[in-house]
Amino acid sequence: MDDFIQKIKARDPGEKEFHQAVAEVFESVKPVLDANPEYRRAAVLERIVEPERVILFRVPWMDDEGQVHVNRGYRVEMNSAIGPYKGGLRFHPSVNLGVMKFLAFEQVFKNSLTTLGMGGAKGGSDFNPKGRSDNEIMRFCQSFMTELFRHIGPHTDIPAGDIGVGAREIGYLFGMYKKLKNEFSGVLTGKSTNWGGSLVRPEATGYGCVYFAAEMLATRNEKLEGKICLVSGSGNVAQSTAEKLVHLGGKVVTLSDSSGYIFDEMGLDAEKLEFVKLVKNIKRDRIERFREKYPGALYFQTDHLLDHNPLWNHKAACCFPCAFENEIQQKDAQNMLHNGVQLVCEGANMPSTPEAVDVFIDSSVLYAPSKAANAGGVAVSGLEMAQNSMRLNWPAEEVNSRLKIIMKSIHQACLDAAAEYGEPGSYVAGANIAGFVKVVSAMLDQGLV
Ligand code: NDP
Ligand code: 2IT
Repeated sequence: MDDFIQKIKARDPGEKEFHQAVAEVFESVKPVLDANPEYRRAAVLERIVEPERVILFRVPWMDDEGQVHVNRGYRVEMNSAIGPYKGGLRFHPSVNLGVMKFLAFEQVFKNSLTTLGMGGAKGGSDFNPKGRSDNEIMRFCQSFMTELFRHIGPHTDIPAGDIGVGAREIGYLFGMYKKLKNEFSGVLTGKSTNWGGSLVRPEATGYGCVYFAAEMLATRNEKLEGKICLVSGSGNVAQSTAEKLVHLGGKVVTLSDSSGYIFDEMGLDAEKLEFVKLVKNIKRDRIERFREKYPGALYFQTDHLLDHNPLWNHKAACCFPCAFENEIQQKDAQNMLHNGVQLVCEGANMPSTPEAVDVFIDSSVLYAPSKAANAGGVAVSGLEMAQNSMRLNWPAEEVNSRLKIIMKSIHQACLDAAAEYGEPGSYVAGANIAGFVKVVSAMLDQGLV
């Protein structure tokens, strides 16, 4: 297995996030390969790390001053063994092929866990939306779609949002797709609810993450009620994670953005969260603004060069990283244990470094990796596709109760797979194995394609 990882590194040096994601999955699935020797003969590992297709394209656009800019657009269609390609689009300056491949790879196993039939993909651009006007965002999205449209479709590849892509961007992308194809179809998810979006899709990732956390705590006869919670991020996933935690009686004391974090000892409530939504979603401003309205809170600027983030060093029972990959370093994980943290549940994709994951695995902390814990978002995207196919919309209660059932079944699938392959209680092993087995058996059923 180590040789195999070395080969991947040598073949595509520089794709460090992709190597990290592959190493984590392959470490877990060793016992599956040992139990199924035919998998090696069929080269399933070699096949599963190679994207079925990578689309890379130029995205030219004009800013409000008439200046032309050129960004790079990506869609990595990783695996379609169990359904059409499905996964978000990320607009962030850090986007490159390695980041896209890591996210697409993770998406394959995550989507497999949802119980729905969706393959895995990811796309996006190194475009930085910060400080751009609505018109600039619209022109960028339109230019992006003038190439992407020929590769996607409601039965082929169904993108959605991710960092930097929310309801506004999905609207502009959909508008251009519809014009180019002369077709109103469920080609994107995360649409607004008055033209085909599912209720609860915007909240689904965060709500699902909290439902997963509640399931984990229940295995120890514990509840979220009364527990102090640290949440990072202040975007889509962080907001809905915090909201559901507050609903269930948790005390959320932190939120962050790429500049810094707030600490509110009194805990957030519905009114404070409404203010966060205003600052981040409408004004598109900094989380620092929180302190102007709530001077009792503290604000700390983030130093990205530190080997730890002080946000994770506050006393708490539960941690919900909901911002960015590798945001929890080894020292953060050690600080959490030192402070008596009981649970870490990942809303963001791969937010813990491998060294931090090792700290969690060697401890008694309940640790849920992102591909299980944040699968609620893409699961409700799958429910949006189902509703679009039927040309009807379910009420919020229906979607929410299906989301709960899905998160419960992912939790159970993780525990079952972990126990079956000799790692009882490991959500990391369980998520990787359960996700992997379903995809690989579908690949083998479909022959060498
Ligand atoms: P948003 O764009 O809505 O929010 C991203 C948040 O992360 C913002 O608060 C942003 O701050 C912060 N952030 C960005 N870069 C950094 C950084 N380098 N350090 C610290 N904070 C940072 O994105 P989402 O909430 O949708 O995504 C958050 C995470 O959840 C990502 O890992 C994403 O892949 C994952 N995810 C998203 C799903 C979805 O449905 N949207 C589904 C499953 C996972 P700022 O405002 O300063 O940029
Ligand atoms: O990482 C993710 O699961 C997402 N960004 C959501 C993908 C989707 O298709 O809803």
